[in-house]
Amino acid sequence: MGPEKQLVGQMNAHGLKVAIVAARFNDFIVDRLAGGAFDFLERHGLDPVNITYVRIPGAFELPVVCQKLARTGKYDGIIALGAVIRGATPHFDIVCAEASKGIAQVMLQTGVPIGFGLLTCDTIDQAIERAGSKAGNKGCEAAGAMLETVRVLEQIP
Ligand code: INI
Repeated sequence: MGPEKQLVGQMNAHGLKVAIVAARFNDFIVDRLAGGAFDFLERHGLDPVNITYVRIPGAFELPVVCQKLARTGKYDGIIALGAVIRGATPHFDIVCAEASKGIAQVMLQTGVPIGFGLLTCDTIDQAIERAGSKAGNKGCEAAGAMLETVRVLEQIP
């Protein structure tokens, strides 16, 4: 026996307005994540004129920019992209923690789904693997998660 009712997010982006926010830090990686996100949205029916692309300095700035975009009420969903790569100091841990916590807070406070496309890697190789090679493209995955969440939320009264 199956569930009485099942809510499934249809993977069709037609008619949505989406913002992609991408950090410039480690741009050789983040540009690939953005490429994956654009490609996903377009393959799922979104006209590129309905995508707003925002570049920001680094992952630490993702929450405040996502917050402002979400509060405009103009976007059905947002995709946050960045790549934090561990260095010799604890800076990595601070940037990762604040960016991820901040993005989650914005999503809960505004109700606007945010695809979490922030790589947090120990090495550059790990980042390359997740930006369109061995381990897929996390920008593309973040776009998919955002789209599915938008479509599921639409069905919850
Ligand atoms: N920002 C990143 O997006 N990735 C990093 O790896 C990174 N590291 O390692 O320092 C990083 N730092 C910058 C930070 O996000 C802010 O832009 C900066 O501190 C200015 O506020």
